[in-house]
Amino acid sequence: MALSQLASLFEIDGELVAAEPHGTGHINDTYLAEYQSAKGRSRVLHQRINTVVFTDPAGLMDNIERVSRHVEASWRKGGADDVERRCLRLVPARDGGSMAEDDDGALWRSFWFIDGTVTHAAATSPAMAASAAAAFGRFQAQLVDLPGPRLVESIPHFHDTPHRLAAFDEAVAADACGRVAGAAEAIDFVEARRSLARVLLDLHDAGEAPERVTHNDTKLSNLLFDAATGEALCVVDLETTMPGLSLYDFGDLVRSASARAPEDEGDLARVVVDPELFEALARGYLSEAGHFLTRAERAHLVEAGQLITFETGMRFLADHLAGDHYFKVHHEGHNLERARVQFAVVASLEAQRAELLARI
Ligand code: GN1
Ligand code: MG
Repeated sequence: MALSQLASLFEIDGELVAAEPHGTGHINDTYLAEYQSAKGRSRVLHQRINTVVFTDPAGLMDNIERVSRHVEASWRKGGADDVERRCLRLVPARDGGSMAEDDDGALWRSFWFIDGTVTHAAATSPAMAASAAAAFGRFQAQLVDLPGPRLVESIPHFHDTPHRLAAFDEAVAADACGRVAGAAEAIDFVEARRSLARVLLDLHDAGEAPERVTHNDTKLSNLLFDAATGEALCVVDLETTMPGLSLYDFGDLVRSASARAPEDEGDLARVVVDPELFEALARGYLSEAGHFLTRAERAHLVEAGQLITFETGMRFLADHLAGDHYFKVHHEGHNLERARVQFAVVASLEAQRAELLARI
């Protein structure tokens, strides 16, 4: 691995003095590196792009360049303070592009590191949930006027839930690792909810949920919070920002921030949707995105949570059955545990539906 080579590939001054793995992403490898030059120290995030998952890295990086520049410009236009901490800024590659290939043939991209921030695996207060949802709502609002051609679909069919369901069916039928028997309860959970898969697509087909530019991976841990103030400062992980439905993003917020438990919580009894957190998510999101959403979109916030949580659970489960090739796992059975947590969130959303609707 050629971390030491990266300073020669990107516009970075100085010598590499420290580097360590960073973050909790399931797909790419991320490192935080520190450089020392005559001018001082600088910190850079280097990410090795997973080209098995992202098969069009050039299209992907073109999206990220356009989106990150537009978001930065939008902050500047609004006269915000501290703009460098509110948006991801790419470190240019020395050849003028935004990615570089190392001697092993791996593709890398780099961002300036944002100091003084923390991430959260689960929400701990309504204030945190509201700030998070406002940040993702604002991100969508900033991209409403993104100029130029339609963004590339960096992963085709990403939130096409019927497509995910078909892939799930294939994983069950193949039973490649003999894990179907041990996952019977989780598989039955999916079977009982097949009709959920079309809920947002039906809305889209009826013209009530238009395609927009969405982030598509709005889990709580994809936000940097200011360590001093607790404010959600910066949206990160731009690689699935592409055409989508706004409610995909609200749904993933519900998935990741409406229960006070992380995605792989071991004690399912703790995986309960907290109506206070849900209400805070809706309030924060609508405060920034409410003005461009349709009436039908605003009426489907609970369904959005059910759908994306169901879909993500199904994806974890399918990967478990297939042998853990997609999501990084830290122990055997990790993807099955993640799937069970997602399904507990779905069940809790179903059980509290009336209460949650009353809160919007
Ligand atoms: C993956 O890479 P990361 O950790 O940001 C996944 C998301 C899932 C998420 C679940 C490209 O996100 O779709 O919701 O795991 N990203 C991709 O934690 O598949
Ligand atoms: Mg991601």
